[in-house]
Amino acid sequence: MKRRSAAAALTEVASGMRVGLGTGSTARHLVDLLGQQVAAGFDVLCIPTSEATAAQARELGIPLTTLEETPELDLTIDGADEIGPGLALIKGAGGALLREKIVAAASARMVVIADKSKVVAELGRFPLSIEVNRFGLRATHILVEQVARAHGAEGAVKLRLQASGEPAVTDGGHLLLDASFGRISNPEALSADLHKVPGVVEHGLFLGLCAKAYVAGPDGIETIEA
Ligand code: A5P
Repeated sequence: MKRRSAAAALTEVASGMRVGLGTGSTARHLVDLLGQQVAAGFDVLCIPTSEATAAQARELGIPLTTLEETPELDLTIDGADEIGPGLALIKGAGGALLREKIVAAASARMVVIADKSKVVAELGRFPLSIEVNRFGLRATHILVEQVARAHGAEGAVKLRLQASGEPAVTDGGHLLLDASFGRISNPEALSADLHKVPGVVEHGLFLGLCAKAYVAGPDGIETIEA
């Protein structure tokens, strides 16, 4: 289903476009399918949202650029952890939320690809990833917990660890806190309050960024427009 949603969204990519490539298992299918098109002569210039996606794209021969060279993109296609009302998204399980948000914001249009399990009536069942500076981690953790509690978080705010027990580190060299809300009743207010914490670099709420979702289910592809 992930591959089918990726294939459907790929129809949005026209020859000569500058395209942001997302991160995660669904975006991996997209990059793979785009790689096949490039091998057949398709003209596209891409910006990856993570080192993992960059490595995959390079291997497939997809031409890559940077936001320094190409600061404005036509389209970004990415996965999501949750797709809520109005195409508000939770992203970041893959730890790439900062680059994903920078690339999406630099794009004229962001499109999301997912299987049907990602569509929810209300955001928050999936933990919200919050990228934080290493400096002052404990102090930032406490402030983020206070914000989470004020927004009705049902669960804990946990530092993300690797299998080795060491903290997970993002491509930007930051750390990640994962906050279990259960439900997020006011995503805009939560976003604003998280941004008031100085140690918070970015969070995984993507609000007002996504224009369309290609959602694959057992009966085919459904599109949702903002
Ligand atoms: C990466 O940081 C994330 O935002 C992913 O885009 C998101 O977690 C979706 O990943 P999957 O396609 O693997 O579910």
